This record gives sequence, C-alpha cells and structure tokens, in this order.
Amino acid sequence: MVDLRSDTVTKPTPGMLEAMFCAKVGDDVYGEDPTANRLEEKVAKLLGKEASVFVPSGTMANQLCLRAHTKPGDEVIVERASHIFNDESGAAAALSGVQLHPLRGERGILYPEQVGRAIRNRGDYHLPPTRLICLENTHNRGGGAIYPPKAVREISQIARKYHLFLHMDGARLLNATIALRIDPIEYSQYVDSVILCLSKGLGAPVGSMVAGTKELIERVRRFRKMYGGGMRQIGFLAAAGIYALDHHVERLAEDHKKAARLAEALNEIPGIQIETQKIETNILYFRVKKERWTAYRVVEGLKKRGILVLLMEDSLIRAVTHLDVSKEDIENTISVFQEILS
Ligand code: TLP
Repeated sequence: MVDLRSDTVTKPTPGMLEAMFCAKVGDDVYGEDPTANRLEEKVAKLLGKEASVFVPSGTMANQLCLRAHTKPGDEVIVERASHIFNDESGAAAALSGVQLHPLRGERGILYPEQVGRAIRNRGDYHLPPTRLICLENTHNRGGGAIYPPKAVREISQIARKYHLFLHMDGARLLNATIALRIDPIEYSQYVDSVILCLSKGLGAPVGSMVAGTKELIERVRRFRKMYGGGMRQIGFLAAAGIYALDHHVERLAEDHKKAARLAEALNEIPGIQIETQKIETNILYFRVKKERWTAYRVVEGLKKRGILVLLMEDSLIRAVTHLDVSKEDIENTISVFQEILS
C-alpha cells in the first residue's frame, strides 16, 4: 500500500525503535522521566523558549494552549479552514468555553490588517473580549502553505498593541522552516505559545510539544493533568521524538520534492484539477473533473490498486507525502492515476 492519506501514518524506523527500546524512563508525572526531560529541554532550545512539555497529541497541545491563555467567554481569532476550527471536535467551546472568530485567509494565511480589523472594541460590553490569535503553520487545509515570517511578525505587533496572546499551531512547523531554510526561532520568537507534532512528517509514533515561557508551560502541565494527559514512563515515546528531531528534520525537504513531483504529474492528467496552486511543502489537494467520475469513485479505484488518499468534504481529495512514501511509490502512484483516468 502507498498511504498518502496523511503524514500521521508513518511507522517507526528500525533506528527509532532501537532508540525507544533503549530509553531510560521514570515517572513523568513526578518529573522523573530523564528522556522526557531531555526531549523537553531540546525542544525548548530548538524553539528559543524557556520551557516545553510533551503531550499526547497535536489536538491536546492546541487545546491546552487555548485553555491556558483564555477565560470562558473570551474570543479567539482563528482562520476559517484551521485545524482548531474544523478538526478538534468542538473542543475550544467544550473545554475552554471560548468563542472562535473565524477569518477567511488566503490558503489559510491571515494578513495583519485583517487580524487588526477583527479585534473587538473592549469599551463595548456587548462584544466578547478578543484574547488570543491562532495561526497555523504550515496550513493543512491551505495545502501546506507556509506563513511568511513577516506576516507573523506584524501580527505579533498587533497582538502586543492590544495585549492579546499569539499562538502558533506549528503541527508542521519544521516543514515550513526546512522549506524556507530558516531557524524555527524566526517564527517562535513572535508567539507566546507554539506547538509542534513529532508524529507527523517527523515520523514518531506519538506525541506533540508545547513551548513557551516557564509560567505558561506550568499552566499547560496543570491542564494536561486535568485533561488526563499526565503520562508515566513516557521516555519510550520521548526517545522516538529525540530520534526524530536528530534524524528526520532535514529529510522533510525530500517529502516536499515528492509532493511537487506528484502535483506536477497530476496536473498533466486530464480530469484532475490541482487545487493547491503552489506546492510549498508536503500537502496537496485536487478535484476530479471528469464526466461520470466522482471523487469517491477515484478514491475507491486507487484503493483497489494499493493507493490510499483522503476524501474530504466537498469532494476534495488530499494527498500527503512522508517518510514512508518513496520516490518509486510516487512514480507508481502517477502511473495508477494515468491508468484509471485514461
Ligand atoms: N491533522 C490530521 C487530521 O486531524 C486532519 C491530518 O491528518 O492532517 N494541527 C494541524 C495543523 C494538524 O494538521 C493536525 C492533525 C493537528 C493539529 C492535530 O494533531 P493530532 O492528530 O496529533 O491531534
């Protein structure tokens, strides 16, 4: 099977499994897991933040930040197609009691003027107080779009001016920094909290990191416990994260090349319309525009021939490249597409 549904599907490599097997562990709820502590120090340093904490998932990482930054009744500015708005099962309302204020970005990217205009006037108590702005980098439903660091800097200036917090859902932050060849600090310096996922393109089986000030991370730890995310001998998982950061960051560039190659070839096939105008990282979206062919039929046809892609709402199809998809798999995928749509 060539599984292009998501970069979350990667399985640990033999080297990663070896690192997990050899991990020194302790009880992390008591702060005694040496490997988890090492990972947390490593990620804090990578992102130029005072502290970081390991959490089970990207969703929990985002939600802990929302909870730590806000009070019930606050408003949070998000992008209309963001993961926090669409893919976290309504958690912001259920767990933090906040109202999300979605703005429509360009490929998921919000522009500073637009954010500035959306901030509520605090003098009027009809209005919910804006407390937090969330940016997603890279933007998943935006087709792996990269936030321009300049836009993040300008949005951070607006946030500071209005005393708002700024959060970055950097589930795929390192895809952005590898593509731009910049230090992750070029983003993290502007935000109060940043998350990154170890379990996507980096190839670890589980885990995400939240980074910020010591004070914020203490609050996040408390809420992590409250949400049932306080785990025990997590060094086995943290070891996979350390291995991923040591071995799988630079190689993200290969995933970007594979996505670009796939998009270029799909673009040549009559009946396929690539939605992602510009392939910047490892995610692409496309539609099927061929008589008698539905997106469902294409997805099922591919599946029968060993290719998995994701059927989204509105007949959009997503393909994501990652560690477990080789160049040959991409060429094979292209041939299968040509065959079934010819
Ligand atoms: N995204 C998953 C699905 O939930 C859609 C995927 O397959 O792409 N932020 C962003 C930008 C994400 O894309 C995801 C996962 C998360 C957060 C949440 O991560 P997990 O799945 O670890 O909760």
